[in-house]
Amino acid sequence: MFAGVVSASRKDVLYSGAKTRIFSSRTMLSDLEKAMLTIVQIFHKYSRHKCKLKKADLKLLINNEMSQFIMKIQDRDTLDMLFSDLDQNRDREIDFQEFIPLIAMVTSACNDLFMGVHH
Ligand SMILES: [Ca+2]
Repeated sequence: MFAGVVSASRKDVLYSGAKTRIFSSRTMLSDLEKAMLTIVQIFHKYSRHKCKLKKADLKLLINNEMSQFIMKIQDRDTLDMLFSDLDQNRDREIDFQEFIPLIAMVTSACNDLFMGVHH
């Protein structure tokens, strides 16, 4: 199951009962599963029904939900640069697949700090 997990279609990676578990029994989820679900929920809170973040949505999400880890976005240039970095298909919106590298990058930076403290 795990061989080729990176190239498998996203749906195939999930356990067959995952949908039920995600929506009905959050208390049974592990801390990591809760964290992953929280990422999905936060993305959808800011992208709303369109499931894609516009530039203003991305700024709000970062400034409201990540301000303890990364600097708040104050200026237009920083937002433009970050947005253009994430918007891989250049449709001027950030879908979930384009959003995840931001989470990965910040989480990876947290890991670097953690390693500095604990090793
Ligand atoms: Ca895009």
